[in-house]
Amino acid sequence: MLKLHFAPNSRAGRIVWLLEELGLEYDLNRMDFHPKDLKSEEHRGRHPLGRVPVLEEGDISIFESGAIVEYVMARHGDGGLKPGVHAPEFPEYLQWFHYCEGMVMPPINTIIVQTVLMPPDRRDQTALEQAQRLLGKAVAPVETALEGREYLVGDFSAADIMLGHSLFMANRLGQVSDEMKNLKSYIKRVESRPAFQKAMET
Ligand SMILES: N[C@@H](CCC(=O)N[C@@H](CS)C(=O)NCC(=O)O)C(=O)O
Repeated sequence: MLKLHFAPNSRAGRIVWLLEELGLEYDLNRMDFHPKDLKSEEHRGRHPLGRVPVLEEGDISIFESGAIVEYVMARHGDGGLKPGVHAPEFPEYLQWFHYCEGMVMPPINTIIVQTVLMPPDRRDQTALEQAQRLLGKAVAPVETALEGREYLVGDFSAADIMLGHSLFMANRLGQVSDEMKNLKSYIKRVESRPAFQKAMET
């Protein structure tokens, strides 16, 4: 049985979303998004940095949301949520899948640190504004790519679970402007998926 170590309002939501899209059964260890749970000796035994998500299956334990998504699809996905390796969409699928953690999440991390996690007296306005500018630049090519498309590579895929989740976060942080009409309607489309809603309610 798959076991997901989870905390609300985190990247672990991507894995619930994926598991629900695939209709897989899983156990959930729902922790608080708080050092008492995430930095406990028990959880550091699963993730050296005390972060989520972590997925276990039998003797296997794996962290990094993108790696977990790929693992679940490869072992349990039955070829779904991903174009075949020789399909024309495959290279773009890989690109947007990895653009999430590579380009969009780094400025989001800084924005969260500088607006939520850091005590107010230690926040750095320059770092915050630089991250906001960087995030605006990082989402602009996605706005262009979504022109005339419902999802990133046409049909809904795991690239939407990765990048769609980070765009949802960017929007929630107020960093997707109303001029980005394709992104705004894409994020609404993502939010309307029952599996996404289930992940957000978990
Ligand atoms: N690149 C990692 C990032 C993992 C990560 O930073 N997770 C955050 C939640 S979104 C976390 O556990 N933060 C807790 C902390 O930093 O103490 C992934 O995609 O899994």
